[in-house]
Amino acid sequence: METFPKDFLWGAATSAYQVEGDNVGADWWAWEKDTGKERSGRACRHYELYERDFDLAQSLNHNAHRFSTEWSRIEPEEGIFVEQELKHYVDVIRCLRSRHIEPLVTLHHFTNPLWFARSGGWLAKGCVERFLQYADRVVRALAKDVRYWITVNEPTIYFSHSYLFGAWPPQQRSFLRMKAVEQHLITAHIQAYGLIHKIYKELRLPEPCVGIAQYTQAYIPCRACFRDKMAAYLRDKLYNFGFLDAIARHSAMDFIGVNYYTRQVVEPKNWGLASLAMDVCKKNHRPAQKNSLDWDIYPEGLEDILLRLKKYDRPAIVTENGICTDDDALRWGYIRKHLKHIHRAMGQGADVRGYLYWSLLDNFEWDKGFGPRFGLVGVDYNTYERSVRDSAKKFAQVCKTGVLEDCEIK
Ligand code: IFM
Repeated sequence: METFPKDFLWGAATSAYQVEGDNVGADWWAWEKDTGKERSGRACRHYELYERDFDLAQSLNHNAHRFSTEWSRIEPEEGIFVEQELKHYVDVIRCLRSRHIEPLVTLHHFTNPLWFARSGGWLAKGCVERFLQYADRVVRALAKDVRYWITVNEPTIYFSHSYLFGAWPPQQRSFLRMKAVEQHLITAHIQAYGLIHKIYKELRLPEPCVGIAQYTQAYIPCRACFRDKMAAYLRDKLYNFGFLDAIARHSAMDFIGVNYYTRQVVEPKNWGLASLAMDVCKKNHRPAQKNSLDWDIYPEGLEDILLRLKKYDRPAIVTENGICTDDDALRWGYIRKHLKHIHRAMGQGADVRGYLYWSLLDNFEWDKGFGPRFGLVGVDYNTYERSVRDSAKKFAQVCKTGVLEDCEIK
């Protein structure tokens, strides 16, 4: 049996574009239309139904909830801010607070306003200033009721998928461009960090906690040869720790948001940069249970990551961890195994303050559409009815008691 601290944050996460619906001013909206991909459409209609969704979160004993504000709603044209949209997020936060749920607010979760993308997006001169103007408005509007801010969600996923792999808008494939975007996001985070602290001082509010949500993975060399080990080492440095190292050098993080899902079995075909950075073993040499997108389930990797984050001397919050599956028993197994490993890491000195499952609801999984089911709560996309899964009820017990009953992890 594992017991977690009394003030541990327990809950789930979402992002605006994936659940709200009708985010017509976002670059993703235009991209879905242009590419003929599955459309996000009304998504989960969470923009309208958030009160009912938060009733569910409350009934599941969540005391924390992570969500993002949608930049394209708040600033649909450069410099034009829509008060009504800011008010919407004020209401969302009030709704959470009235249910005793701590909000964690993300400012950038993959989507950009179309005008921003058209002006060159995160490659353009002036992109950081544009982001800061938006951040300034949002933070001033919401500060009173928010303690936790995440400036950017998974910067490494964003810049690699959008600028290196060519999988997401604007579908570029250039190492140099990717590095330029990375640099802009680092600067955007560092400056937003300073800005948020400055606003809280001006408004005489207690110090906020500002961080990023970092995508992390276990990189396992497939064979014991030098090339596989070298590639795994490089990926770990580049994808897991590069961004964090850069912002830590500027002391620009009060906590580390950790998003963790899976491992990658690393097997480069040759010494080329692309191969070292991307090739994985497809032969299933190291069998593992899988989610419905075929990602390996590897909970021990989270323990290892949390222990290695100790070097930053900052508390960590697991800001995402979850599984897409149609097998809800597998979901519960996934959650409890990861919780067990988090607890183990804490026993070895990792300062972990919370666990937010991805996601509260089934939602729009980007270029994979609505197929993958990550939710604690299922969504019927015809009727928008919600159905609470058994795994959600089991997780609710842990959220209530802070105790994980005995569980075998091997
Ligand atoms: O759905 C995404 C989320 O937007 C960011 N982190 C990973 C999740 C699952 O792929």
